[in-house]
Amino acid sequence: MPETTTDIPTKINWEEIRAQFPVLQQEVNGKKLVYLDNGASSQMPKSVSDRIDAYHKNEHANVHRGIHSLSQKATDAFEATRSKVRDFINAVSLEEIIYTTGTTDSINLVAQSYGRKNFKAGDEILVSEMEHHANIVPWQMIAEETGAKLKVIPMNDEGELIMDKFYELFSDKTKMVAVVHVSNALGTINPVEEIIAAAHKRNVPVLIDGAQAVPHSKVDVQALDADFYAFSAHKMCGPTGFGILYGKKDLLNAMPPYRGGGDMIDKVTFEKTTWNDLPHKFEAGTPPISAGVGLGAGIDFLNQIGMEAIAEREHELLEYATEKLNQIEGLKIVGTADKKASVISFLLDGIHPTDAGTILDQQGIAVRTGHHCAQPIMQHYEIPGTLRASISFYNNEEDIDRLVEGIELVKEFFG
Ligand code: C6P
Repeated sequence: MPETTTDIPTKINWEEIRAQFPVLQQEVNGKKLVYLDNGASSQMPKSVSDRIDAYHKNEHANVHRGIHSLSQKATDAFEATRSKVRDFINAVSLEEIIYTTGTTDSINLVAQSYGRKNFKAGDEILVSEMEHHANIVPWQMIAEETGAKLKVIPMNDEGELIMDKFYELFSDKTKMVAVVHVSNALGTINPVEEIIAAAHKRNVPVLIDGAQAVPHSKVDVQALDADFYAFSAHKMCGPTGFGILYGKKDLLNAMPPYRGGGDMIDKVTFEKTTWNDLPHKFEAGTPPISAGVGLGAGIDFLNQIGMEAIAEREHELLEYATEKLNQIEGLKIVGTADKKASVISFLLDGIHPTDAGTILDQQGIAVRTGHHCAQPIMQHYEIPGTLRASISFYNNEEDIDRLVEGIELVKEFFG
């Protein structure tokens, strides 16, 4: 199997790291690209796209099926990622690492499998007001089917969960807590350790949506004691179409399969089918193999820099950007929690976010505009949406300065 090669020096030179992202070298609308939409999807370093390319050129076959050597090679490459993920999030065993197509798929798996088996009429599922739709709708769907109800932990205007309300909402009916680790629309880092500990005192399992946490900080599922933890490859320098559900082995073992088909079975007869062992019980059909291999290379890349260094650098850029944006007249940051990851949502006085985003795009500046798939957050602030700059470790101060200049131009444009 070809090794993943990256070129990261021992002492971190962030500009050299940035240079490893070919996509960032291009011009958009005649201007050097400033990519500040990392919350939607991060960019891919050359080592990751090279690894995916090498897989297609040298190792591709279906996995877990063939006796032939190429199939074994593909299986080895694909399964190597499982060990990397286990180590990356400090899970106990490979059986706890379920391959999915992303965070959304991971949460649907738990809602449909755990929820259908365990929820009944009158039961309650606690979610928060700052969830991404991926951590609301799957629970609503299973609630509708089983007669369970959603209860919502409110947030304050800074975008922080009101923990007193969280404790008040708990009752004997609470059967699941599902909370986002880092809000994609506000950047808030939630006190998930406290939430998990409180739920466990009441024997309630907790699912954490880690889509915006795993790419930006060291996540240790054992230290957190999370029961389920979901995240996506495409936000952590990997490809789209691949993700992870971490689950505690005992819980996963007790859950029925979510999808049926090849690979997830032990024995099939027309009378009865028995299931494969973990983790394959939850992985029906041919998976996105090259994407899985790509996630492995993404993890290698992140590990070579180090998650602590990444978190530190992104915090530095967040502080720089917050200070600069706060100096712009008529700009208001939405989401001012004490503990924040490198996401800045903001509004410009009298200018619709979509109009502002269009003018920024004309200057080669990519930000996201709208509700960021978190409509209840926008309902809280009674706004249609925001502009969102989501910063990664490969951004730099010059990107932030370009954003500031861009915003000044937007203001000029709209008078
Ligand atoms: N947020 C954003 O621009 P998928 O699409 O399954 O990879 O991830 C869904 C998801 C779940 N939870 C959180 C906190 C997320 O941020 C996302 C994806 C993107 O913010 C696209 S909407």
